[in-house]
Amino acid sequence: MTSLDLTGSESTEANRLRSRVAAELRRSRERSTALTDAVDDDDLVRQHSKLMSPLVWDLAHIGNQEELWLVRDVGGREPVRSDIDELYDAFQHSRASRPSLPLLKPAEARGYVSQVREKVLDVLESTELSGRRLVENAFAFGMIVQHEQQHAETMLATHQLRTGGPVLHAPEPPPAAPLPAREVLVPGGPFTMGTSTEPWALDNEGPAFAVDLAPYWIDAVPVSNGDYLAFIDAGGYDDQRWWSEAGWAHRTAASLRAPRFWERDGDRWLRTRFGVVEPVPPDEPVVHVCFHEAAAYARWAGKRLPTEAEWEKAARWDPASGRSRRFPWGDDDPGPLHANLGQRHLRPAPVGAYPDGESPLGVRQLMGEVWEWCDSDFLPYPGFAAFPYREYSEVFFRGDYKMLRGGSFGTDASAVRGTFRNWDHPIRRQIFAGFRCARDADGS
Ligand code: AVJ
Ligand code: FE
Repeated sequence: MTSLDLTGSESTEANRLRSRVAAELRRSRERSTALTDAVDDDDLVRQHSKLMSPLVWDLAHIGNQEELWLVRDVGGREPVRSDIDELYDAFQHSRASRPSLPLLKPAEARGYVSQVREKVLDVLESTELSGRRLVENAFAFGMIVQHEQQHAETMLATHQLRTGGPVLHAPEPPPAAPLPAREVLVPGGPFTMGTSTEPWALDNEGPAFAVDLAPYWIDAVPVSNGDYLAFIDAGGYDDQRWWSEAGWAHRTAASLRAPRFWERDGDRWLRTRFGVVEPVPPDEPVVHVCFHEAAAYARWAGKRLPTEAEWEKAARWDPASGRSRRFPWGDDDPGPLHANLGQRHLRPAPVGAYPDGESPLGVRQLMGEVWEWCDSDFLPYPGFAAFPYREYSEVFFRGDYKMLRGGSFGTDASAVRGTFRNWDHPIRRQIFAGFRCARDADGS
């Protein structure tokens, strides 16, 4: 072996990484394009909800983040458009105020993101993917892929909020498979939470550390619409006993009486899903409930929400080896038999689906389907260090945020892991969030 061969094999590996990055960039852009091409220009610039940006803002913001990190920082190139940074800085303007900004028009936004992407593909070819931490393992590229996919999920939530007929289409998810048990016992003891090795993990996912938990039971599947209906029918929304103080105050102020997008029709419930009005399917995980509704249901059921650590141990801990896996099924990236991810379907699959995706202990549908509310605040792990920018995670610590884990049917596989941490205000319902319950193993 000469040193020339060694150089050759190193560059082969770098080129393999470059191809993977290029494919992921392409996949994320195909999704953003599909989500924005599905509606007309008027729809793109309109605000469908005060909670959301106009779709055209998300599109240009995706391009602007890509320009800031990959064209200017990693590539060291001249700006494509330095005059619009401020418009697309999420911290400068609230979502509610974005429609009144002098935003790029739909055609300009499309042209802008294409122009940025062209430069980025050139930067990718000419950048050595080692040396600087930002480019080690193509991290900055992975971060930008995830950023685009996160905004694609946000755009999907905007689609769910818009009125009018269906414009998105996807095949039905797979059916349920037999489920051996509704609850699973997780033995007490330590497990490794978080990661110090996952190359594209975002800053708040690390460093890895040991957490010692008491034994607990956790539901093998998310709470279904049918389960949740029993809570509604039992008067759960009108019984203050099940609600926290903040939860009851919000339930009263917001007049909550069912998940968002549900409406009563005589003696049944209908829901609107991406422009389709249909009877609520009882066997599907409940979605569009806030943290307070999830916590109230759990208390009514004689249970509680899992903590974030309990969720992650159920999802990652392998009792045979004692180590924590990347995903419930193992270390392989998510495939179509593992989990309902990536907007492959426009709804969660029935509870009990995806038996190939279950954890070693038999907990199912932890990844995909619905984000799962956990009873934990968004806080840094011990030894947290912001990277590469404070505004991804650090500025949100100690705010009024609750944790969400596992991803939804609208989350791309590249943007979620067993360690991935998502957060939102406990009153939010427009996100694709549901929950599962847990309880102490000592019976309390
Ligand atoms: C991690 C989903 C809470 O959408 O607010 C997007 C991700 N950060 N652009 C969000 C994000 C910057 C973030 N969440
Ligand atoms: Fe963003």
